[in-house]
Amino acid sequence: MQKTVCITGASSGFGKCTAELFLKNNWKVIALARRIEPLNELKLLAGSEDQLLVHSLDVQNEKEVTTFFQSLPTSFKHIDVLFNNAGLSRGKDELIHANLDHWEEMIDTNIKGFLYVAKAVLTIMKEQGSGYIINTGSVAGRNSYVGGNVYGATKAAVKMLSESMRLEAAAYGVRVGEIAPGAAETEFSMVRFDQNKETSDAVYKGFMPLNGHDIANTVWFLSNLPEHVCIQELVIMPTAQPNANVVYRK
Ligand code: NDP
Ligand code: 8X3
Repeated sequence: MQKTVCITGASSGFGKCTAELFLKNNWKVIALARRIEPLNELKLLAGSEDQLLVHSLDVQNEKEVTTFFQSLPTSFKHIDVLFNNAGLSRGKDELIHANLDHWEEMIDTNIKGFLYVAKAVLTIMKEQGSGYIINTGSVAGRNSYVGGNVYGATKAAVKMLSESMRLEAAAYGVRVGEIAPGAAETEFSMVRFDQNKETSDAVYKGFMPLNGHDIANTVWFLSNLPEHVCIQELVIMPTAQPNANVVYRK
């Protein structure tokens, strides 16, 4: 039977590459993000209307999230894999200089929004008695770095919530795993540094960072494991970045 993946943050970076890969491999895809235009571009890869459901969704809005998952069309009601990936970093200032709006946005998206989606989909997967939730954490949730403060804390929360969700979900036959990537060149740094291209480009200068395809391939691998296998955690780093604080640049 054709399987279904639900992807949050499908308008760019990891989520977009993952949506493209799964569509090319004939999975059904539920693609979610706030920006609808990039989601609509995915339609070019869908073989039929029944293969792709796109919807503009702000994960920070609990009501929107809950209503969306409660009213899925019949052909998308069964979800085999959730890639719970929408998230962002805002700023990289030391704590005493931080913009409090940035803190609110990261916490509301990376923790609260992440949880709203997880709760809604875990409810569906419990009914099914199967499914795999793949959460996007980060190396920043494992190694702290100067200016990483609140972003790192939100990703440490993803790590801990993934563990506790897994303890509960295993009782329903549902798997929960977390991927924790290092530096990857997506829109991430442009968002973090308020669309400053020079600062954003400098992050990836002189070494080969990860890219969206590296992560999409990992999600593909996880999604195709037999049901009795649950990979709980994967830390995925560029070879030149052995931890969050060390990058060997040429
Ligand atoms: P991108 O900025 O390219 O993608 C982020 C995605 O999240 C976009 O599709 C964006 O869509 C979506 N998003 C952000 N806020 C919301 C919201 N409120 N509601 C719905 N969707 C939202 O970055 P990445 O692909 O790199 O990031 C994906 C995840 O990976 C994030 O959780 C990030 O923290 C994490 N990560 C990134 C790393 C990196 O170095 N790039 C490394 C480790 C982890 P839209 O704006 O259209 O809503
Ligand atoms: C993104 C990786 O190291 O820029 O989560 O925080 S890092």
